[in-house]
Amino acid sequence: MKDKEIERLIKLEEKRQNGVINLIASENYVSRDVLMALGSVFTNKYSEGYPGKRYYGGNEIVDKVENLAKERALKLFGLSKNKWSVNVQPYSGSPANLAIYLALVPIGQKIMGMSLSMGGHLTHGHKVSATGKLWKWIHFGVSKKTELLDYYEIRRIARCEKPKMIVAGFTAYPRVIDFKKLRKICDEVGAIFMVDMSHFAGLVAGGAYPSPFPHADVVMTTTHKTLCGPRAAIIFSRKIKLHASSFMLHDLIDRAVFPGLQGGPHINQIAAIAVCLKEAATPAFKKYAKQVVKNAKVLAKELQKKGWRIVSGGTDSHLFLVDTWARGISGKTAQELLEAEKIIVNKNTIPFDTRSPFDPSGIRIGTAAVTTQGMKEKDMIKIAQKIDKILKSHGGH
Ligand code: DSN
Repeated sequence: MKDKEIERLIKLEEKRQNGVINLIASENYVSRDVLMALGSVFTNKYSEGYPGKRYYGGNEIVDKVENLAKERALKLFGLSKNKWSVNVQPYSGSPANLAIYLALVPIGQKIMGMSLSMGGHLTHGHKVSATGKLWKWIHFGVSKKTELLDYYEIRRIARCEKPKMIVAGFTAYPRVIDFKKLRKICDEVGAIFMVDMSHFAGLVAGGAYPSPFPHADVVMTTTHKTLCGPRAAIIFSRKIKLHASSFMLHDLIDRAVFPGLQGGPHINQIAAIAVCLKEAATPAFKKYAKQVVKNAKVLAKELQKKGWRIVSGGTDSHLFLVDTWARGISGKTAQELLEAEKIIVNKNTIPFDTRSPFDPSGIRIGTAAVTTQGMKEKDMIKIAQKIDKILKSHGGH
């Protein structure tokens, strides 16, 4: 590179990434091919609109890229193009969620979702997010006793509030979601069922986590977590009409993404999405997804054996929460102690946390990135020993 300052920083970051044990549940390492597509000449091109309907000339190759990404997205999740549509233009998960709400729920009306403090996401209606300011959110959480989703309570709230949409999905809920039960609740109250599978999309693709597609109307996913692709998002929607209106869900979503919310799509990003979707369709990726979950289960179990309380008692996915405060170490302190020893995690609230989100009671641990590096169960046992030693030697009793 001619820009030596940035070149130096890229090399330093590469070295940092290679020199740590990365247990951030939402991160991963992409292939050279994904990086090449991201750094390709597609970054030079403007292509507002959709394939065949662009506002600029010179898009004949761009159209092929976007169509290929769409085809691969439907194929990866076994969806027929007669029943499902897909939009690959969202810049990332937050604008994708915003576009879905803008498309399908009139501003000011009710949406139900999991609260951030219980494991949801900022864009599931947190008050500091635009989503929380524009719609009236009814939040649900987990049962205090089991720390699992309480479907009886969700149904009770839904019947009472009659939301226009129910959003399922998490950033810090370790267990499987019963999509069938939530679908039933949506049908009972006339709500659209949307799933934000950003965290577990790669596991669904690899057959290591239940698929939301048989039950949901709309499914959003980012592509950079367990799916192992570029920072971006895609939205799947059923080709059905919105309630009694004559509008099709997918048309409303396409219009909300562009021109409603975004300008020109990032075609280099879409090319990289296409690459990761092809990689995720291989038998090697299936093996990977299963290993991610196996690793998370082993790591959680080993920490549990050493006396650390794991929220809900374990995990069915790529992530879990450790209640470090139960042994006198706050989440922030635990994160810092581990980082000093090159183990990267993030502090996280645990359900019914009594501490502040800036220094909560727990940490979140995920195994997608270390599994991409080839780690297996035996490595998880070693990591658990290391975490235990670091935290105990700094006062964890
Ligand atoms: N920030 C991501 C996570 O860590 O889960 C979600 O957007």
